[in-house]
Amino acid sequence: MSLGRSAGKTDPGRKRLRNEDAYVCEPPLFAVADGMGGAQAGELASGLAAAALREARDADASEERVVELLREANRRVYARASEDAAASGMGTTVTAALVEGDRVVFGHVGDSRAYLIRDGELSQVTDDHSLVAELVRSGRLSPEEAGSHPQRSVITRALGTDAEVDIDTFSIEAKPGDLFLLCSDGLSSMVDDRTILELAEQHRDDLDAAARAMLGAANRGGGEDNITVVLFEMTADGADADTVEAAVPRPDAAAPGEDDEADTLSELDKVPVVAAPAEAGSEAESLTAEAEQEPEEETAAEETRVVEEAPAAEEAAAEEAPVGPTAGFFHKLLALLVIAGLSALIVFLVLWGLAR
Ligand SMILES: [Mn+2]
Repeated sequence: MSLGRSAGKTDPGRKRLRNEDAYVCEPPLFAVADGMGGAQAGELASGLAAAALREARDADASEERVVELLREANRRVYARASEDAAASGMGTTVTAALVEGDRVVFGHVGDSRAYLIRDGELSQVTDDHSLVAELVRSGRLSPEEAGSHPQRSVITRALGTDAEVDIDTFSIEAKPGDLFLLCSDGLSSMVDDRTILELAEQHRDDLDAAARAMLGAANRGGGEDNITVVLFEMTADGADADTVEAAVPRPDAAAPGEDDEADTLSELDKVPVVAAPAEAGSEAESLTAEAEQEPEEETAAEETRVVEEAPAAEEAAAEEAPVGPTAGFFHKLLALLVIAGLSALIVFLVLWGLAR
């Protein structure tokens, strides 16, 4: 058995002005990185991590080697973040796969995902290092609640935010016909598993088309985040392999993402990339904020940030505790006291008038 065809694509989505995702599609190495940080630091972090991985793609596929690769990427992002004030605190997710023979070795940090599509079924093979995933794992949140949780972008582990990083690593024994998908949360938070599977099967003979269809579906679902998809298949020996790779220009380059969407989106889908100002919505505001180079003003809930793993769950639980009712109670009490005071004054004045 050997590595068959592969394809990689990225798109800024409909709401973000920049694309902070990066990917590697250089067989036998594949990776997706979703950066975070103010100004252009998110792009820098994911770009540095992807570059570090690319340099070492002739590596042998062992879990130790993949951990070493990710540690080296971590060192580079962290070093840059430490020496450059504008990049301080930046970080990135990384989900990487290295193939050798019929072994696929994974290294993973953050909430990007790897899926395996085998025998008509899709299964997520990575655990999300995110706040909501931890709450789901500990039974404090249902998977349904997690999908719409306001803090679903909060990740508990990232590459580059600390000198050391805790990396998940594991291997999968591949079978002919296996299709692997690496993606950023811009796909998994916009498109459900069933649809991802349908698109993969519908375009099984053309991975480039499958990747394009997935970007299209994420954009139709709202395109709230940058979307990145990398696909690779395992084939019986003797099948031909070719790589289709298309880097969509970053949004500051000409015609962002147009060619990618043109043939997957219908007329109905041609919603403007920059939405009209929404009433209560903050996406439009966040776009303005980004345009003014003040990314810290972007909606906190939507922007990916990283928190410490253990206190994170406590923090979320604390933030869920209602604070509103207490404040409301004091307002009502104050109003009652004022009314009581005025009533007493009126009674007193009436009695005083009668007494005269
Ligand atoms: Mn993302």
